[in-house]
Amino acid sequence: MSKEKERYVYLGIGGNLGDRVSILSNSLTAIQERIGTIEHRSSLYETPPWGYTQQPKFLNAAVAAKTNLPALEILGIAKELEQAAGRVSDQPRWHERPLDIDILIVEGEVIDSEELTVPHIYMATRAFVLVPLAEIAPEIVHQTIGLRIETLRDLCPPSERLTIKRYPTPDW
Ligand code: A4P
Ligand code: MG
Repeated sequence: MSKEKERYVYLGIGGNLGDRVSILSNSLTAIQERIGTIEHRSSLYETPPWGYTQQPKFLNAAVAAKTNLPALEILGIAKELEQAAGRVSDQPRWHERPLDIDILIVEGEVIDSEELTVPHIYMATRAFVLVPLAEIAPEIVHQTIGLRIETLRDLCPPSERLTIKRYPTPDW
């Protein structure tokens, strides 16, 4: 297995099918085992579906893991974990799924290839990504836009930001 220097990868996790809390909480164990040490994790948030709106509400969170895996390997593992959680791979884009893992930011890397775009192509305009990510990493800078995560969050329309609700649960 190839290795990179150890650095932070910021992942967005979410899901809107099945037992959302335990699926997300199990994904943390798998991320820790397969990708790297989770050093920060946000609260859980309940969020209205973005993109395709005729589907149940999501739970979303953000995590920061220390890893020396190349970004493409992280993507491969993320897809395996999504499938293991029961995600059907031929679902249309933006539809419901038990687990979605997106690579939001990789410290020190900008990637624009067919399989992978990092920073994640839609993250800068999605309140369901920015609110949890700003909780754990407000000061990191989006490498291609050049603004901090907390600034991007504050630029989201309040009408959207206010739909992102903390979801308190003892199991998280
Ligand atoms: N891909 C490219 N860059 C990345 C990256 N940075 N991270 C490619 C992850 N994947 C990346 O993704 C499609 C392809 O994008 C992957 O094969 C990978 O090579 P997918 O996960 O298979 O399909 P998808 O998730 O349906 O499409 P997409 O465009 O990734 O959708 P998103 O952005 O993941 O959106 N609403 C709420 N409230 N909360 C959510 O979490 N999630 C989605 C899915 C829609 N609406 C949502 C939420
Ligand atoms: Mg995705």
